[in-house]
Order: sequence, then structure tokens, then C-alpha cells
Amino acid sequence: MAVHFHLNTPLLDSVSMSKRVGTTVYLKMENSQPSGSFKIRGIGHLCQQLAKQSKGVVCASGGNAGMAAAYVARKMAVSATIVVPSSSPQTVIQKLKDQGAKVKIIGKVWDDANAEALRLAETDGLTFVPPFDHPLLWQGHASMISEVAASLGLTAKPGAVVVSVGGGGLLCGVIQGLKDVGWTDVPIVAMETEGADCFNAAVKAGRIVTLDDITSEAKCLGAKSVCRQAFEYSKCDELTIISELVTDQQALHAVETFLDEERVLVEMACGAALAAVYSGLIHRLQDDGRLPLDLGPLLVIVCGGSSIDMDQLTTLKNKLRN
Ligand code: PLV
Repeated sequence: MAVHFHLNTPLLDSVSMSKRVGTTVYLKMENSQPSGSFKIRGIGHLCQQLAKQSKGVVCASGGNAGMAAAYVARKMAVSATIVVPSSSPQTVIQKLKDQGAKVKIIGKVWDDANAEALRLAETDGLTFVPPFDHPLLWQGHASMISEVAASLGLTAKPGAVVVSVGGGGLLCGVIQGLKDVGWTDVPIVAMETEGADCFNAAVKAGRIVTLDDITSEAKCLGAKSVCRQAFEYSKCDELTIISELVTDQQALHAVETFLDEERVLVEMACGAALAAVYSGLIHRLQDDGRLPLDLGPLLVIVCGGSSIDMDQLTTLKNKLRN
């Protein structure tokens, strides 16, 4: 029997968010996964398939994919090497070490760290664990939507789903999940921050583009280019994917409001999705006719993230408010 590393997470009905949006808002609380984010679903599934006989796994990560890989490797009793960019907070590096992982700090952004991880996979014969670009990851992530369908009942279809987009693995997984349960007509609001907007840039350009730099503080959204599958989905007639951006200030405001109202601390990458509600974006999309006025329940994927604590929150506030 297949072992699962992830949990069936709570699906909360948020009174304060529902009041703001004017329809029921359901929160899929992926922050409560072991390792702190949804990443455990895909990475757990991928490692089960690819890393059983492995000498060890290597993963380049903005933090959370690395946390998931380190957790899974520990459970599978294989070694983990996690390559992170210098933008990763010290607390994340410490948490990775606490999971028993070897940590290497390489380059300024995730793409630099990934080049090193690919090199290590080659030279040291390690199993490469990609953070967002692999069908096994998407298949693993898809389980979050089947859980939602099981909780809501197949007939209580959401009116829209809100997700954050980094390299696009979560988006591909959510789409896979929507396909699995027959909900492909549900519009998806794909959220990024300005300065970590590789999906939006690709949608606008009509081709995959490579950003010059990651200037957003949402470092876990900081892939310079989106995976091909996410881009292909954006062109697919069967799906409605609305790509939207928020500022870092809006993402941070969302993190703070979520902490106040729901008593849960998530990182900026997740704040981008929450900002769809708190910044009034959902209302604007309704006013523009891009989402229906009589919107059904809004499903927000609370993707979570470990790169946050009270110190980091204060640092972000100081950086972004000056
Ligand atoms: N973070 C990846 C990629 O970073 C990582 O290495 O951890 N929300 C959170 C909390 C995340 O950590 C991530 C991805 C996302 C959302 C976006 O998911 P994606 O990359 O599958 O679109 C550079």
C-alpha cells in the first residue's frame, strides 16, 4: 500500500472573508501540512515513485519544496541535500538542518540554486527533486482538490479557485485535481506578486519568458520562468485562468490581516493568494465581468510556507513600509 506523507487538511469556512467577498469563502489549510506547505503532497508522491532505492535526494528550493523534500527523505531514511539561494531567511536554513538535511547556499535567486542542484544530481548520483516542474508533483498536489470535492460533495462546486503561482506546479496540480473531479469549468484566479510574475509575463507575451531578476519579497514565488505545462494550460480553451498581480505591500497586508482574523501566520507567497480577497480583486473581477456577479463559493488554497516568523514579519514591514 502506498504511504502518504501528507495530511487531509481542514477546509474552513471563513466568516470574515465570506463577509468581504459576499459569497462563502472556503480555505484549504495547506499551511497545516507537515513541512508547512502543500509541497509535501507532490514531493511525497514523487519521492515514493523515484527515490526508494536512492543514494539521496537533492532539491533546489526557495524554502518550502526543500522543507518537504527534507521531511520526506528523513521519513524514507535517505539523505537530503537542499540548495537554497542567499535570499532564504536564516530560520529556513536552520529548519532544514533540523530536518536532517545538508544545506548549500548558492546564488541570488532560485534559478541559480537549481543549476547547482542539477549539477549535484549528475556528479553525485542523487535523485533530483524538482520543486514545481514534474507530472508526479502535479498528481500529488491534485489530491487537495479531491479532498475538497469529498468535503463539499461533488455537486457543491466552487465558483472559483484562488492559487498562488511560483513556477506553476501548484497551478498544474490544482488543474489536474479539477480534471479528476470533473470541475474544469471552475475559473482559476492565478496570483503572483509584481517582481515575481513569470506566469503573468508569459501570458502577456504569448510565450515563456525569463525574468531579468526577482524583485519581490515573495521569494517562494521567485522562479524566473514558469513551467511549460502551466503556460500550455493558460492557452487551453477548456480552462479559464485569470492571471493577476498584487504588490508586495498588498501581499504583506494580506498576511497581516489573515493573522489578525484567522490567527494563522503564512508567508508572502501565500499572501499573494489571500490578497485576492483582501485587496478587493475578486469584486473588481466581478465588476469587469470576468467572474460572475452571483459567484458560487470561493475556494482559496492557503498554500502556507515556513519562511515566516515574527522577526521576519517585522523585517518585511520595515522593508515595505519605508
Ligand atoms: N515555492 C517553491 C519555489 O520557489 C519552493 O522551492 O519552495 N506557495 C508557497 C508557500 C510556495 O513555497 C510556493 C513555491 C508556491 C506557493 C508556488 O508554487 P509553485 O512554484 O508550484 O507555483 C521558487
